[in-house]
Amino acid sequence: MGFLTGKRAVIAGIASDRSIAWGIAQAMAREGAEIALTYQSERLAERVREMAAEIGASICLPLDVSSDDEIVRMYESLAGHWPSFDILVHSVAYAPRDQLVGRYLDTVTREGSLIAHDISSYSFVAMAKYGRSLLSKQSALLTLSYLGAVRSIPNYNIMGPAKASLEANVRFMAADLGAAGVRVNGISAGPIKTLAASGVGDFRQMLQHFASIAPLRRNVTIEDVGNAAAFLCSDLASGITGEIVYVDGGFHTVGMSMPD
Ligand code: 0WE
Repeated sequence: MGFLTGKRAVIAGIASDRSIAWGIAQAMAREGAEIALTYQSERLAERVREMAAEIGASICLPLDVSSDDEIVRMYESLAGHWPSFDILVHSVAYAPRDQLVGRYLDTVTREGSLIAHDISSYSFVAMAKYGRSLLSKQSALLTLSYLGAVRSIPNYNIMGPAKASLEANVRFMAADLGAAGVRVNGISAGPIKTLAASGVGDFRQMLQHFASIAPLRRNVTIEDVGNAAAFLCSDLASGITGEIVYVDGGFHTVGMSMPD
């Protein structure tokens, strides 16, 4: 029997079969969870519905996290299927493309900063805010972060401060919801070639550099992240909240490395 048997999970952030959210959905389904998937736009509806079928997920709902209305409507629809749920996964980030190339002060704008923080950080808070009345007594919220939250990374630019804000939100939400039995954590994943990463200049070079430095000497996969996510959202992690867990092959622990 899987360690998520009896749990109901809502997962936001699938855009393709390379999405981290898809790795998480597969791992959670494998461990016995019932899954509901959300999709950002009609453009993605059919693809996400097919992927849902593949893991036996019967619920597929539209959700653009930039709209409070859409978040509220998503939970209203969800409540028609499930009286409560146990797991919320937020695997969503966005900054306008022009924010992610070039020197930080040359490219950052007020509008770009607002959008990056709204979609990549506040939307996690909004999903918790409007979903909390449906959360069960032993539930878990999870979001995805990146090392740029705590270290400067070339070209990551305003996404760094947005991820820093997201990680602070993990701690504030954990403090607020802990008494209700709700745990809130983040996974800081190493770089993975997803749709969101395609078009990021020199991404292949970044992956090679990462694998040469990380103690595990390889890149991480959506399976690596999915398994850690399933654990963190299960009762096996009942004592863990407000935490950022690095699923990065140890990359962030290295202070100096020598060529092999
Ligand atoms: O958080 C991310 C990427 C998030 C992201 C990606 C895009 C591409 C398409 C946010 N907004 C957009 N907007 C778009 O128009 N990662 C951790 C992956 C990533 O992105 C980078 C990285 C890494 C790693 C950008 C620059 C440098 C490194």
